[in-house]
Amino acid sequence: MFFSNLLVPILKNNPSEAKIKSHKLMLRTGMIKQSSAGIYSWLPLGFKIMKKIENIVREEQNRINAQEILMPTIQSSDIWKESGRYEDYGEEMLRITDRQKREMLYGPTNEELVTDIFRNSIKSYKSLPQLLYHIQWKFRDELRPRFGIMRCREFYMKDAYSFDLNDDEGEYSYNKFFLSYLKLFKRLDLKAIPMAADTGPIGGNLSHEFIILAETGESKIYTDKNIFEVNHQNCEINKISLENLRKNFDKYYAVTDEKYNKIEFDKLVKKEDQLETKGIEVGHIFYFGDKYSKPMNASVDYDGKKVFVKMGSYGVGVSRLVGAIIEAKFDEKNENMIWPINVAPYECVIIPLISKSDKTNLEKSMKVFNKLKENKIDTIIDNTEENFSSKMKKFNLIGVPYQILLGKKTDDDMLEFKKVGEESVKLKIDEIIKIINSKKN
Ligand code: 5CA
Repeated sequence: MFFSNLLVPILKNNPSEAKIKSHKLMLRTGMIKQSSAGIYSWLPLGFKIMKKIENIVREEQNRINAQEILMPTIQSSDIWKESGRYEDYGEEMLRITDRQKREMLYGPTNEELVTDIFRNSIKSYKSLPQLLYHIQWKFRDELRPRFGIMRCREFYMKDAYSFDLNDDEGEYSYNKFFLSYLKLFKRLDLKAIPMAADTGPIGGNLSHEFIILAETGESKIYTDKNIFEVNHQNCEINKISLENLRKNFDKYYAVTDEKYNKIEFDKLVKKEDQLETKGIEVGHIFYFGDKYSKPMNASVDYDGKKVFVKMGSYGVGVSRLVGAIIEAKFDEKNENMIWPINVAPYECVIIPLISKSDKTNLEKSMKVFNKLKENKIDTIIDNTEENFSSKMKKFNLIGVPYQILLGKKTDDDMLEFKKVGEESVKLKIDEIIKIINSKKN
């Protein structure tokens, strides 16, 4: 509750080793600490943001009736040999040998493990579809980890997997995740565009990357600007409505680098509608039919026949999203991070003016704090003896969206209340509570 008790090692200046703003700011505000190349500890402020993002991801997965499970980080190589990916995956896979000389690995993704769970648990087509997800650390031994937690070796991912009887049902599951991702990124106040993408080592022939526009992004994208107008608001979770939504997006040219073809781009998109820019991939979905179920023998019984299930997988970079939100929303002019309120490290900060001899404002802070807490507002008190303006600057930088300032002339009834980036106003505590709680979604 008190800032002085938090482990937030703030630096005075931007660290020189960081190249992009999210990396600089996360180091500067003590959100993360590198432990070795591409591997980070998450300190309280960064961890809190990531956990809030994780919870929103979870809520949106539960909304489409995906079931949460938790698979381990360390996997046996046996299942990867069955699928044929053990050799194919190459040097990005961190391979480990245990004391019994068994070949193990730190999972870069979980198609094999979840297929193994499925084949041992589900026998009848009547149990389909199965939508399973987990939120777990992954490890990819990237050649050049960079940009802090944006491209690191150990990262936190939500990965989901769908199992269906046939391609038609499989695409229905795919489309559920498609909509669910649009809703998720909207809740994070991000405009994420689904773009046709390559499938790489995951496989299959249907895939979309969800990209948010940012100059510092690593993905080059080519798109028809009109895709920004497609709306998912009225889409319902039924086959027809979801198919129409997909069609509405797919009719616009929107691809990543690997799929780009200049002749096609010029033919399909008017010059004035063409947009060539960069973006950050925050999610990626795949449909690959029986690529894993066939070699791993994951089937159901349908009318006395054995049918290999059709699968898709659906990833969200939970830890990457922390950096992506900073990149997309940072206020350059005022040097403020801007968090949507539902993932801000705190929703409100109380900043009392205090000195060694006068602690009255600190006592008042406690009263205000308790009232906010009763009303479920996540609040912190900056009880340090720094001067008023440097406290405000610090919290502007961190991006706590609301501040209550208890200065020299604070009266008990009307509090000075400030939204970051706006002038302060005098309001009663009940009005403040109403405003803050009305912004949450
Ligand atoms: N199995 C599939 C879907 S679950 C899969 O692994 N897809 S992925 O490779 O595209 O990864 C999913 C998401 O994880 C990406 O969209 C990205 O947001 C995030 N991600 C991937 N690699 C990294 C990395 N090195 N650092 C941080 N985040 C990453």
